[in-house]
Amino acid sequence: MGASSGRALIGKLTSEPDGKRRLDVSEIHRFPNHAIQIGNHLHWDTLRLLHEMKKGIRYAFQQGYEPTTFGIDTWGVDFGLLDANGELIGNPYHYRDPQTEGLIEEVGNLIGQEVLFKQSGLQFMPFNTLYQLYAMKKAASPKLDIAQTLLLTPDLLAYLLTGVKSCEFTMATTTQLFHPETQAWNTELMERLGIPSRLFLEPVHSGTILGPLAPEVASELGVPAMQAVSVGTHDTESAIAAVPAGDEPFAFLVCGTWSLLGTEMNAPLLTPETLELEFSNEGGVGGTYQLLKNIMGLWLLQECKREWDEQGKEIGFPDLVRLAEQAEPFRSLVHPDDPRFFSPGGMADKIRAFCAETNQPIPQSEGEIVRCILESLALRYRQALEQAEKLTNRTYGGLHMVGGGIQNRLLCQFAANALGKPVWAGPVEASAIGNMLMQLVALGECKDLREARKLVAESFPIDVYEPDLESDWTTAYETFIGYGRV
Ligand code: ADP
Ligand code: LRH
Repeated sequence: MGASSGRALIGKLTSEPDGKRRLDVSEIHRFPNHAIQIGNHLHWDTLRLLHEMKKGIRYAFQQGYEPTTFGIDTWGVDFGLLDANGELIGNPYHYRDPQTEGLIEEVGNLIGQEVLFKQSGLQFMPFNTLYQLYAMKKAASPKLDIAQTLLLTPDLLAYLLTGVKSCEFTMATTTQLFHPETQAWNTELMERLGIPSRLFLEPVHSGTILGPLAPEVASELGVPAMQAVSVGTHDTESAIAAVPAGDEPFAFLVCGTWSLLGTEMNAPLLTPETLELEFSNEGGVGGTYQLLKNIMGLWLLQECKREWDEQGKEIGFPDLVRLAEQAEPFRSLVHPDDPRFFSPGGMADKIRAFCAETNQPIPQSEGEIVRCILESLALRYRQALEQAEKLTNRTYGGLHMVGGGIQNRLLCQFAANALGKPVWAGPVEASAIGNMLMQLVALGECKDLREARKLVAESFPIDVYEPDLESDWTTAYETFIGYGRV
């Protein structure tokens, strides 16, 4: 389940005559995912997502597949609350809900930024679960008073299908309430912020079998009671699991609505430099920690497209990329992580305003706007990769890119050009594949993450983008870093 679309995919493990194994993946169902505005709040359409998930399961069996297990992964940080009867209270908030505005500063002043970082390992993002719960507390939300259990989105969806309440580790680490050193919920911090600690379940590790579909769900769908597996339920972590890297340290970019750029570690890096350069330590599958930076990503493009669609222009992503290709290079740049770009709406004008304020030519046409977004993202990738290299004291020979965004070949080429290093792109549906890998681990079909990654490398081709060293990305980079933010 991604922020822009949900999809149901089926995986089949096959053995070749030479004994080599392959994972075959087919798409069963795909549906758009939209934020819904109610009053001043932004929500997920959780019941619609459940409905579409049920369709996905039914279609799989109707098409003749007989899956034995399933797993759900979604974006991080968001949650639903259950009452004492186990019913969902209200509509879960969308992480772009404005209720958390100003709370990074407020909570930082209360607790201290260094303490908060040391006790969570996370970059301060306005949407972190901590700020959402603190906002509800400040608003004296009655929902918080009657809530008995908090379920993070993938755990919530799994609960609605199985009846089993759980909390999976990778999602727990996106809350800012999970302590990376004690590896336990930070109840002291919860108490200081008035967040009820009774809501939180003991995390389980990815690759745990949860239980079968609830009898009423299996009977509603007319399918056997297949088992749910608690996979790497945070989509970013599932995607990183599917990076076809070998044993050497590697750098990755999970490229979807967000761009998550970083490197795999075996422990969190809780240094002052990590805090200063605004990197996160997120719990990964198989005992890994991922040192990464959240970059605003293709959200900028998605929002422009949504606006143009609403104006009746209906230009698809491939055509938008073509228009960008024809537009003048390095005409104007934005800093993708400028906070103004976080909230939905008016994206093209926000981009124009940034360019006006920085005395650059103002992009007018769709092609100019998209070119500005893609070049700016590529330059941001270079900045983030250099920072990751500084933090880990390593250099990376290139960048593995995975996720829906790699269908944008221009962006992959721009990334290679900006980095002056090759980009290895693939697979596209990395979150779904990584999700399946942890099901294979749970079933004993793959021994560990290393073996699972080998399966990805043997099953899915990658596209290699060599940098075009003729083009002048270095001058553009110097201009770009003048636009601020680490
Ligand atoms: P999420 O999981 O966050 O919903 P995805 O990984 O599915 O996101 O990536 C969605 C992004 O992929 C879109 O914002 C779009 O920019 C890009 N994309 C999708 N299809 C194409 C395409 N055919 N050509 C170019 N880019 C595409
Ligand atoms: C990407 C992602 C990212 C989070 C954001 C909320 O889909 O999970 O890792 O920070 O969504």
